[in-house]
Amino acid sequence: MEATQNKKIVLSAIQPTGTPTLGNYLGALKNWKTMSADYECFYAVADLHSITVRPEPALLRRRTLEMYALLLAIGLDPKENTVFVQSHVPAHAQLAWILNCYAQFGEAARMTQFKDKSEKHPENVNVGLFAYPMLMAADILLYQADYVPVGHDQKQHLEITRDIAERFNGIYGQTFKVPEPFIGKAGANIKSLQDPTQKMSKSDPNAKAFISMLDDADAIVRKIKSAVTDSESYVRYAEGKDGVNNLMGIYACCTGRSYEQIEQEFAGKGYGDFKAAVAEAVVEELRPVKTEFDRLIDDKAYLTACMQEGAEKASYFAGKTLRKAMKKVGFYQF
Ligand code: ATP
Ligand code: LTN
Repeated sequence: MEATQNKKIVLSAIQPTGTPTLGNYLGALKNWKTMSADYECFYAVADLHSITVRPEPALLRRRTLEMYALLLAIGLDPKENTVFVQSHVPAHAQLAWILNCYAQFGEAARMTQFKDKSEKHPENVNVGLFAYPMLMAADILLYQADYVPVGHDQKQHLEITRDIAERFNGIYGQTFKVPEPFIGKAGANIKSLQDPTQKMSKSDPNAKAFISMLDDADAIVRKIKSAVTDSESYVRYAEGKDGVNNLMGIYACCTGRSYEQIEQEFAGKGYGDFKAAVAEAVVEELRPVKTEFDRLIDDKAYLTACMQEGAEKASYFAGKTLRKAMKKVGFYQF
């Protein structure tokens, strides 16, 4: 298990808060797979983060296993990449505590995700929700990550991570690599099918608003057919056409075509034809993932073995950075 043959390092994570959506897939997970060919990758199921909403324990356990299986189902090879569950590597919680002491109350209070979530759930504005970005910073900094593939909504958390890393390095000398976000252009911000001014979110109470990565073909076709568009009825990318722009973004991600090519392809055709083509492209994109997921989820012994191996590999790398940070801070060492 020696270091990284000069490959750049990538880390990302996803919370086990439900079946990921097409937004999660096109915005984040698809890039995880693409990057796995060229980088040394660490990918985590962020179960520590997900308890800020206090999920039912049995449900959290099941979703953690499902999310892990899904990561393998998108084609991540657990031998080539380090795929692990965050709570299996105690260094994350340990470094998060240290980083809490190098982040200011004011900067954490400015995080839009914190403000949005506390507004939506005023009955449970817990300290974990507030400290969430410092745990995320720990995830990233422990692995000395160069790049962090995420959707647009996580950009601010990457900025605070960079600020904390620079501050710590400034006080104690070079300790953490300062990471860059990797936000793929198309797909970075997939919108709700029912309200295309909002992001597509797996916790949306309206199931028609999102496509889950494990939806079957019928459900996908139905949801795209009922997606909100506009009264103009021709396919072009323009301001004020949020619904069509969103479908074009989805189609572009699934087929690799540019917006101009898509406009040409549907010149003279209506939204009916366009939606049918988008639905077919999404079905084809997700089909192999679903097939592989269905196979893997029944093989618990294999998944557990992969998790154990992932936790060991991750602990090895994370431990090195944690020890370095602890030493710099002045914790007594034997
Ligand atoms: P929730 O709906 O529970 O708030 P979420 O769907 O935003 O969660 P996360 O686990 O927070 O899911 O995000 C996982 C990854 O998916 C992150 O990198 C995030 O940036 C990305 N992502 C989430 N939603 C979208 C979206 N609509 N478009 C593109 N990327 C997204
Ligand atoms: N906060 C992220 C999930 C997440 C993450 C990370 C992403 C937790 N730790 C580290 C990138 C790097 C989210 O909610 N999307």
